[in-house]
Amino acid sequence: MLRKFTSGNPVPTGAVLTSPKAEPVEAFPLLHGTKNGGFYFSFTMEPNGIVYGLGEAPRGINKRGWVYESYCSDDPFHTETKSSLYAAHNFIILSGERHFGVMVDFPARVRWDIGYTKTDEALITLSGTDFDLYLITGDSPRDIVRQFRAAIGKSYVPPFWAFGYQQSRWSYHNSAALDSVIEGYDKANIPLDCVYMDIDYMDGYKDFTVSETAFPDFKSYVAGKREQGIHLIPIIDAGVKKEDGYRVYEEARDKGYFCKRADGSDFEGGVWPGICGFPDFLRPEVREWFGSQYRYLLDMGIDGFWNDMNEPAIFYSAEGIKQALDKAAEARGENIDLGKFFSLKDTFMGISNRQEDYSSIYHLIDGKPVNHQKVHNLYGANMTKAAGDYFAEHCGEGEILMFSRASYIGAHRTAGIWFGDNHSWWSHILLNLKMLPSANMCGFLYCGADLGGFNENATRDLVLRFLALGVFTPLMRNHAALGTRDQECYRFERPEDFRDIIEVRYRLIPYLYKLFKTASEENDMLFRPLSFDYPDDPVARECETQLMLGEDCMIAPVYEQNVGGRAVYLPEDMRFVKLSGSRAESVELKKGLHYVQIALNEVPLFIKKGKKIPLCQPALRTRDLECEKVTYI
Ligand code: MIG
Repeated sequence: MLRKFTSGNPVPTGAVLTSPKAEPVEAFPLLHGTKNGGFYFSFTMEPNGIVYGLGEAPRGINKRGWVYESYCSDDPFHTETKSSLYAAHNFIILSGERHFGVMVDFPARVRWDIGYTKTDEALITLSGTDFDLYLITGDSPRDIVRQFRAAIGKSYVPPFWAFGYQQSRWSYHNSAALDSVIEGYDKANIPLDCVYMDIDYMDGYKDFTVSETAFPDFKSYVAGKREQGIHLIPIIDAGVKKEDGYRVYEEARDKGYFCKRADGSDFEGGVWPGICGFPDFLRPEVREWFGSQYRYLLDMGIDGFWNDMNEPAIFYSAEGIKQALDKAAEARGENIDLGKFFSLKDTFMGISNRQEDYSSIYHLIDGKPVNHQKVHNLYGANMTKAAGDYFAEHCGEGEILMFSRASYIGAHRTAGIWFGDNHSWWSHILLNLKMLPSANMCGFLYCGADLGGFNENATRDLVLRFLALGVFTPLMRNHAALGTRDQECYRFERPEDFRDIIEVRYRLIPYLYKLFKTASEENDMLFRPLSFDYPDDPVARECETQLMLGEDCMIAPVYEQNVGGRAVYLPEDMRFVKLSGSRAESVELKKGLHYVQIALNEVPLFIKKGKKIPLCQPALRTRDLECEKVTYI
């Protein structure tokens, strides 16, 4: 059962589509109250109770024992001590003797103290009093997820080819660089469907432009790639470069479409292009206008995009720089003691994504100025909605690949997400795994992390192990940051090992695609924690390194270096299948704990006893897959 409770005058977020008539917040059954201009509610967690949810967030599948914050943040260090990442997915489930889910539909900052201050208490604090709360009760966490997902609407389904393998890097600067990546893959016979265009394809980092020097005849270039079966996926950034003569900027400025300062002037912040205006995506007319800008690239033959920097990320503002410089000027000639030194240092370090900048931004909602902090978590979601709504109206269903960095629940209907700037760290394989079921709970089915890791240098074995998890994630994209070691598969020794892994993905695509569609249609999850399926099994309940996939499978990737396998817990009798290229070896294992050997070119998969799954023949492109011709393993 789903109940809705309203307090004050909530900003419409578009997250929930169907709900019963709202009750006053006083009727909300959990302990609650107001404090310091905000609202809080709390509940006691039984010793064995698990708290799931929060989508894209740091730490475990079980969120107990930490404090999280919903505040979309551009933070490229996903360490376990962080509280926020790029998204705000305000949905949790408590599962113990009783089960209930709570969605906090409130787009400003929310703090989730889940047993951090008091081990057995969850205390959720909203930084305001205008919000909707949804309370969902059900027989099991999965039942609660289904009810919640029914209320928030069907998940986005990308084009079929978006299940192919994708290669990205910041940046393949021009057509020659992109060609050499495609050639590298083709020569090594490694399947590939998409290649990414990061910010350098643009003319001066200006959205909806393509550099003429890098791509002299972009339209025919795109067409040529499409003939080869390759999709090019350009990035779109939230900030629009301030430049006279740049049509997109001038249009937005003249129509008054940028976010404002308190005095009504356009807010300006520095990102890649230098000083930018930030379209006020919260306004329907601005979304319509911004969405229509994608036309320029659609007309070039482009059919996929990734929206970046939409938390929004702000590297600097004139105000922030002035504040720091003033402080430095004041300090000149002074005897700088420790306190002054750190204060100076912090001021400079704090120029990017500075709270005062966010606080100085205003949106127009129903014609009235609203401070950005009140709606911060809706910005990226609405950038993506702008694009998604445009595609829904002007392109065929499921024709356009679209995913975003920042998101709020609701954005799952028009796009996928990627998990942002992770690291080439072994621990990030597990972080990737743990976010999958959490994101699924919140409606985000098409998602994935930067395989191989974005920041820092990757090693061959890390990329292979990362990919072996990525074989199962709907978005299977290898991406790396500027200045890091090349991590395209064909660059490493024995590229055939990489082929073995990626071929497994292509062999599984008919199956994975079907699972995906079913999950979307039935408001279900693609990945589930083991505890969802085996709530009475104490080992399964605590498992943080394996996931259920669909009804019949379990995945358990290797996530450490220099090991030839891993310990795996089987909650029931299963077949352990090692997939590698066209090989498949399978052995029956009993319920319980096992150590299984897994070579670097093998993908481990566990299939329930008596179940079989289809495999097709691999192909270099998804378009060449013969999905009907399958064998069962
Ligand atoms: O400040 O466009 O998360 O995937 O490669 C970095 C450059 C901006 C952040 C994205 C990343 C992308 C990078 N972008």
